[in-house]
Amino acid sequence: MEIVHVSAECYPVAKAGGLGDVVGALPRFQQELGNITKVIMPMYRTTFLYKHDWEVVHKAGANLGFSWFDFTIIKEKSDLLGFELYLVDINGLLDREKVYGYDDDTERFCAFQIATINWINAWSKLPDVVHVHDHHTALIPFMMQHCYGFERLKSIPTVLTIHNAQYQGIFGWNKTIYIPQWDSWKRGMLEWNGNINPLATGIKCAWKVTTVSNTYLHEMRSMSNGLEPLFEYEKGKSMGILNGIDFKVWNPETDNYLNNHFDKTSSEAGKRANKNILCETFGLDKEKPLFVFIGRLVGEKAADLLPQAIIDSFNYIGRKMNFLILGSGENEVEEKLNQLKSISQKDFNVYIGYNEKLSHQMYAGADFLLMPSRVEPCGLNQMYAMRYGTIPLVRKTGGLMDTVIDLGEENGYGITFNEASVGNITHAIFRAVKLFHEKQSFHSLRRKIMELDFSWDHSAQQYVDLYKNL
Ligand code: NHF
Repeated sequence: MEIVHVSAECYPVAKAGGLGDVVGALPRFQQELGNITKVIMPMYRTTFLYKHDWEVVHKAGANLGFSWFDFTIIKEKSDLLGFELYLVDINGLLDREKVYGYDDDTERFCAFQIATINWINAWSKLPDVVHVHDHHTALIPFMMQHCYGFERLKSIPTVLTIHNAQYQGIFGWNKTIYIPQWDSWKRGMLEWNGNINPLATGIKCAWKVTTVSNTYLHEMRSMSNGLEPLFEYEKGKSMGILNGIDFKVWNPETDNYLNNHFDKTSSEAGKRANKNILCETFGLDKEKPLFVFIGRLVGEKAADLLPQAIIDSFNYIGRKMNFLILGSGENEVEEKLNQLKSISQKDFNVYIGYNEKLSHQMYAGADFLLMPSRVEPCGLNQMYAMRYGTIPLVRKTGGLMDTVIDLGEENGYGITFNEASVGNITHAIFRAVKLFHEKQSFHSLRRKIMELDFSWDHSAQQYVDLYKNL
């Protein structure tokens, strides 16, 4: 089967979040299952671009509204990612350093989608399925169905995977000319609450819609930033498929970022050695349990609750634990966390920024991972943490609910709580500190979570089965 993924991100080419991780891994696993898998993404100006060899495979032009743009498709020569990687180069629009966050993002991603399907339309043999991800590519199913220029693509099945429904790419009807000549009877497919809403359009037009966990799909019917009735209406063609993690990248036995490798039999000594380095680097106390938070410091992740939860833990539980935070995001949260450094008694530190290497070292050296997210479509960090023997403390939402079972339940292995509140987080920390001192259960729990199978094998097959049904 020939599968085409279209995405704004793909690790290690360009990544802003979990979407990049997924599109960097899933296609490789599908290729390993015997399919021809292609990823098409914008050509940003990232270091990956300059470090690898490329060949030009297609050159053409198209209209974006009344203006004409030229585009070039280049292919990475050696398929080093384990699938065919194609970049769409559009000068003046996609040639930027960052993936998102520009005033003309609507124009950029419309042009990217137009160029992509123009190119696919020129293939002599069409693919078996076109799989798009999030709102940046969600107009493609509409274009394939209802734009006059792409009649030939009408019968190719399309799948939309929603990694995060909070972002929908909404724009006004004044920009409708950006969509190549379309059947005006189909206006309702573009419209949602008076605007053009690419994510809603994708949900309506894709043959199948998937979310990255089952629970997230259910949550979307009551809480999806305005799309609730649409998720309810389209539930018949929607399903949740849990993300996996890439065991080649996330392996404590071989991880290049680690100074001390370990497996489940050597986890006690291995984690201790990694923790020692972390504690020395960040001025923390090696003997106390180490809690880490890794991720964007934004409301979605409930990062705003962390400063008070840390203060309350110190006040009510005592100075019995360390905290180390890695991430960047809202100024106010960053400032509050920075201020907390002044009350540290060798038990708190924060690194503001993005640091892939440090994140690996933190998964390896920490005892517990905090994930109090308000919204978590799947969540990858809790799976990375468990692979590295770090026990997750998570709010019961989205994919966190599908991947972490509370210790109090049968076969449980993590700590869960219901509300994203300071009180709930502090209580979870209290439970974790207690667990840390029950040495035997703590170490056997570590070994247990390291054995859990969150690999891509199962999920990659589920997608392939889904395509086959289409
Ligand atoms: O895992 C990849 C990721 C999810 O929960 C994560 C999120 C964004 O918020 O599917 O996308």
